Amino acid sequence: MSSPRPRTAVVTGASSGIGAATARRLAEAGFHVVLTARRTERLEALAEDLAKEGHSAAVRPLDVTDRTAVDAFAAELTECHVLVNNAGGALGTETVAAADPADWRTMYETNVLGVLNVTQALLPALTASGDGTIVVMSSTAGLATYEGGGGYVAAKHGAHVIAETLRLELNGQPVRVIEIAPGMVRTEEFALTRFRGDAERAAAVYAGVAEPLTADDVADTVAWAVTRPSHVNVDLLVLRPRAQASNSKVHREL
Ligand code: 8X3
Repeated sequence: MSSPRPRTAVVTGASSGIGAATARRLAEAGFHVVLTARRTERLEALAEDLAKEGHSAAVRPLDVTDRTAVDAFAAELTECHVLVNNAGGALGTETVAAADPADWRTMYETNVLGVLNVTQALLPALTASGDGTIVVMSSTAGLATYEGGGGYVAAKHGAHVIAETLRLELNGQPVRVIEIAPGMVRTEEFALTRFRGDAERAAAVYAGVAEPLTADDVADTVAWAVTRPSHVNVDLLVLRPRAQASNSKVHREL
């Protein structure tokens, strides 16, 4: 008896951190994973690792802010059952009074319009699959604000609103919309990017925090939510390390 064809999961921002860990978890769950991000070499290295472990992975370099490229990517995709909108990130911790509008624009482009671009482009395939799932990787920054959060908080609120609105608009269609909102996650790049390469300031984010979440902790919840029975929609899943009670209340052992 031949085994059924694997279902396809597209993961954006799959070159590192939560995206890479999610791609791995979904591959382990039996999905054919399509790895997308701007950095091709990293995607290829991950795809190679996954293939060595007997998993099925394809590499498609993609900038989610480039609508023409996103449309071309979607046109080439033969099918899609799961889309994980993970690409995004933070730039700067300036106050609203001092922030550079260019940083806000970049964050809006990646965290909001990136989700819009890829979701719009893949929605026909997700619907045609008869059992589609859209995951929006938002953040606790999409649900509450904090000083210096500014443009990132605004952008993640935008991502949150896409998930909420899409769920209403797709009601009656065979597509679920799941929002995963992580709090403090220690990855190799998130804080470093936010602090523009300043490793000391990036490390200070996690100083004294016993166990920040890992990318794999988040990936585990994505895989769990995606593999629930089709009629079960995990609307919104907030996860934080035990040491973090809110965006601004963090227990540190210093
Ligand atoms: C990351 C969480 O607290 O840095 O999305 O905004 S936080």
